[in-house]
Amino acid sequence: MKLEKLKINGLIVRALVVPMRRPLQTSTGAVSVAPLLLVDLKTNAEIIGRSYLFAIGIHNLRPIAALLDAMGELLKGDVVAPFEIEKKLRARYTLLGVHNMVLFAMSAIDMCAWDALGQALGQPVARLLGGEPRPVRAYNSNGLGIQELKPLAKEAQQLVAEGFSAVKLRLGRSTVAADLEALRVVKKTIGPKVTLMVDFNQALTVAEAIRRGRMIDEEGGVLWIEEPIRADDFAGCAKVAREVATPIQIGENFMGPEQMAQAIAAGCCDYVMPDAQRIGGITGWLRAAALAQGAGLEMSSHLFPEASCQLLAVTPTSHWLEYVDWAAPILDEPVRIENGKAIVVTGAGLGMQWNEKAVRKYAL
Ligand code: SMN
Ligand code: MG
Repeated sequence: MKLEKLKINGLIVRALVVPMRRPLQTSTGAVSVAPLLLVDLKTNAEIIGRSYLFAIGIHNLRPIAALLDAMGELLKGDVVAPFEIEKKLRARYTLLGVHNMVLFAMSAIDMCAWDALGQALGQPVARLLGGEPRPVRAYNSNGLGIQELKPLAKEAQQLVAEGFSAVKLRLGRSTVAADLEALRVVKKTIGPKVTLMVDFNQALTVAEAIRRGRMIDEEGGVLWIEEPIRADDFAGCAKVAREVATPIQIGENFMGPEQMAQAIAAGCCDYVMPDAQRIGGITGWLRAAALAQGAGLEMSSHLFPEASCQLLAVTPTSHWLEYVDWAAPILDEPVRIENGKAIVVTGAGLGMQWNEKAVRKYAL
């Protein structure tokens, strides 16, 4: 079919609550189930573009779904052209503010549109973007939350045994000593050959981040320190990055490429890890990848391993894929891990087919 004839007929949005195999306690909140929104973009052809959003909390499902419904109405009859859709939605939402949930909904539609184009051409999205799908190195980010040391060590062992050579530990316990203890237990369990990242989930003040950052410097063996302080405090984060030798990683909370540009200008991090649902989907990711390339910053992904493994394949400074299995129960063919790398499973588009039986089971 001629792509200029492929038009948007509307969106179908479904809310699910999917159980998590390894519930995650972070320093700033628990994630014990995965509240997901499945988004189907219907076209005037047989093709349905698919994406999903992670709503973080069940209470966020309804407002995000309402935004998606409203945007679906605005786009009825439009050509499935992601850049045009972005332009239109940004114009219509500028006065409200293109942030947070608005950006989530825009990102989902963008991913649906790219998926539909990939299906129309019979090609994976990575190839549409000028690249080749290839395995990308991944770390196991399921679990390793704030928990007792014994189960923590056991979990670390299991995560590596699942076929990974890298894992991420959540820090931000009530004392420096408790963080140090957890770090040592995990390091000892996984050994020096397994890469370790740590994530504070924004828990610390600037002074405390410098203190704990230096503790990690002394301890050694940590690839990055993620979100040590509040995500939008770029000046504070720049201070931390200057005082701490271990690379500082941020980005899961960048609200679009514009905010990422501000963070880079502030010199607040050594690595970046945008999230497909906050950066603006595939289109936003492409802009972000160019920013990271220009600044010479390694770029990793946050959540959404299905789309991210294709996106990292076309990212010049591609670093690590964050692997979580939260959507796996509702997918016919979840991302596969081989030799510590994520494999693109798709023939076309983003390659996500809903397992309708599971979808019915977990429907809200
Ligand atoms: C994280 C993100 C979203 C929910 C829970 C935990 C964490 C990560 O910051 O980077 O995985
Ligand atoms: Mg994080």
